[in-house]
Amino acid sequence: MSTPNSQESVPRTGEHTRTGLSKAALKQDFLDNLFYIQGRFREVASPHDLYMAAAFTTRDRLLKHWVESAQVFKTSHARTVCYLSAEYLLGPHLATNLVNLGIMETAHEASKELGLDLEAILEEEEEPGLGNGGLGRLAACFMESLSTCQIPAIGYGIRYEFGIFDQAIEDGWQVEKTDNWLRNGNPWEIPRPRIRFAVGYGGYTESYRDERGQTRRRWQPALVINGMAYDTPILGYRTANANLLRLWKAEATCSFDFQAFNTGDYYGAVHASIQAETISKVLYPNDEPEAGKELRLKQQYFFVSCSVQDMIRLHLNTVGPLETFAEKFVIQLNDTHPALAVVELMRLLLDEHAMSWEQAWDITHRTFCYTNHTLLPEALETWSVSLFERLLPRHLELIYEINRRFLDEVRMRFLGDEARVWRMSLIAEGSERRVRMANLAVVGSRAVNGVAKLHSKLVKTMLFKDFADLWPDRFHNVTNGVTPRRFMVVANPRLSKLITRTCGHDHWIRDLELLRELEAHVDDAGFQAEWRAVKYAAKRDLVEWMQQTTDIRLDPESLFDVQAKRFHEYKRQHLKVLHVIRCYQQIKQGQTQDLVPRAFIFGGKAAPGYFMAKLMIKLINAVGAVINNDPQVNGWIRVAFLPNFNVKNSQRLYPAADLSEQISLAGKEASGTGNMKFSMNGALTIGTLDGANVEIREAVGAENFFLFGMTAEEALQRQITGYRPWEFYQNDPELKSDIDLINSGLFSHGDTQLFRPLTDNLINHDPFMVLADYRAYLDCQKTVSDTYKDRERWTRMSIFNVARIGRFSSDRAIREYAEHIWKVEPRVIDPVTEVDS
Ligand code: 4GP
Repeated sequence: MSTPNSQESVPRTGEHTRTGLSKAALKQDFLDNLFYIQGRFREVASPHDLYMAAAFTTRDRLLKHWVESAQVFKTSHARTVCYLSAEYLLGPHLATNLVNLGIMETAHEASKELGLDLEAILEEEEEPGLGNGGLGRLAACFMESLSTCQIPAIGYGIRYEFGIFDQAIEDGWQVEKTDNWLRNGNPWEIPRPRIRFAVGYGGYTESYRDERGQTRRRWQPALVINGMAYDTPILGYRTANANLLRLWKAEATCSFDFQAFNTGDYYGAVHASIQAETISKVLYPNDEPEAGKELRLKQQYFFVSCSVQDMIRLHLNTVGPLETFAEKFVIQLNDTHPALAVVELMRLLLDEHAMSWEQAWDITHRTFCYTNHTLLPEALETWSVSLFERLLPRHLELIYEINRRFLDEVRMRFLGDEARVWRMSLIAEGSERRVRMANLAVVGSRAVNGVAKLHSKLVKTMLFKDFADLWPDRFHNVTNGVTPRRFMVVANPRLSKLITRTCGHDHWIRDLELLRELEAHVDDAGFQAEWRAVKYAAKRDLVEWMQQTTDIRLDPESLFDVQAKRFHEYKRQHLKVLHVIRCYQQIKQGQTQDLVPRAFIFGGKAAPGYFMAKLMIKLINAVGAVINNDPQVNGWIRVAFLPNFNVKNSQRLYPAADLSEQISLAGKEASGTGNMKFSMNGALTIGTLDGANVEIREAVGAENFFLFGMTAEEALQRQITGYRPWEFYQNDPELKSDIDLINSGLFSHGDTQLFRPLTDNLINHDPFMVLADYRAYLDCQKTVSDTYKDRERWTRMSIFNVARIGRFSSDRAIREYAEHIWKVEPRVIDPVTEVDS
């Protein structure tokens, strides 16, 4: 049987095929899909039917590129990046796919002619929330940029049945609701029942003699489950390259036990299936202790095992012997969650493919790279040795052997330095011995990187200093980036159109540095007025949406001061609240000379088990309830909490923000990516010298950035010399009065205890030095207000922010990874398609 070539197997683009890009083809295909897939006609279709038909119509067009890309990658043996991530916070697919296909305008027109509203259809999409926050969203941006930069890639992860919880606010508290995102079907994925791998757990290991009489080790697991692939195409912006996101769903090897059924054990008959399916059931919220989370370790092993087995299958099918595995694949570990892949590849090469240790290690070590995303010690994963022994006994043996060889190298290099050996070991000794996943990831990888310059420096000089002493060349920096397709073109069409009109082209969308051309217009009063009008329109949209969803009325004339991100003490949402309370007190005392009217807008989820973070949410809502109901201050300030901050809602927020709050304690935020998204949409940043803020400030110019607070070095020094937050509390009357006001019960119906855990912690411990930065922050906010009063100056600063933000495109980040870390080349599938003007 001959294999069809790409000309035969991929439908040609044309007016009457399912892949045509004209308005007529879109309309026809939409109606066909509504009829043949949804089984509906126009008059009786629900909004969801319309969305599904639109999604399938778009997917048909993606598939053409996707199948073509797969064929080219396969036949050309292209070097491929495998991105391993436990999280992908993808956001809605439809709008970005329409933009990337170049048919957003055409789709609008086609909808109109069919009597439909494309905006309403886009609203129908439920986003796959398969991630917690920054790390998961970065993975999603990177997948899109990999395709845009035409780099062959596969993203591997878990198809969680329940993603990140939906957040509701009840009586000011966060309430978690299950995210049943698959309830109405997922038109973007293609199930691959033939791509299934067995994954073992538990059991024992044993020695045996192979057919050549050699002694070998093998694993006899007690439980075996299957992982089945679900594929989602990820198209690049106006390229024909579409990469693959392959997510694994856990299943029982046999879903129904007839033996049990026949003996009358109805429940037992499906027990195995339930047990197996639990593994891909739910995404774990981060910021919670790992202890006892056996299921999470099972999840991690589940997805890396399926993924590595899949790579080996692909390699054997397309390239040949596994000796060249590291030439074909580079595996990027997105944090330590997939670090077990190092051990799994070793196991497969040694136990299943009979390689020698030296050869297997050489291949493994040349294949892996690892990105660190956090310095917070509590976020560095470790697993108890006893859990490992029980779940993954063969892997533990291999970890011991990797460690033995590695520590010999350390001993040889640093004679007599046993303290160093102890620190670097893959096993932490103590009352309970634990496997250090970060050390495993560093030892198993040929490249390790942080996600912003400052972070990478701290990774090298503090977190992994011992490793950097041993292997200085292993450490790199790649500053994060975000995709301008989603966060500018889709989120902020008005701004995008203004930029395109002003520059006279839309090439900036794929080459974000071209935004520099806006600088030529910065003093043009007409352009400035248009710039302000765009911002104002976005603010009005947000006001309307907030009123519908929260009943809070905001004034679009006021300064929109936004802090939206996960809730964590290091991000210091409580510092922002102290500022809100200060403004409130000033207005009550009639001291309004330093103020401008502001809307304080917060958004973000707290991990369900993170008490302090949840209390911060309650405090914001409690302060908001008092302020918003006090007519004496309402001409000046309002407070709004935007519930359920997810990708979809974030797209409403970024375009409307005037001020972006990036106020973490310096040295704690690895990079941040929200900081980039706000700035890309013309918000000015108030921030510390933390994470990528440092580089954003360098790029947009110090004069266009509101800087305050201690540096990472100063914060560290203060910690070393003894930080006494109560002195700040005692010595700064305003700070004292703000904290005391919280404790007075004003915001808690007289309950003077409710917020004590938060305020006591600030006064007595304050691990993230809120009180030390309070005064500098307030002074800086005064500068913000003064600047905002000068609308022209503010507008110029806003334009400079956008014009100079180009380097924070994820395309740039991906090119740096490709060139410096992965050593992969773009593989162009087809000439760029130009459709929309
Ligand atoms: C986040 C970091 O906190 C954030 O600074 C960074 O921008 C982002 O990763 C992407 O690199 N970390 C996480 C996490 O989301 O779960 O550790």
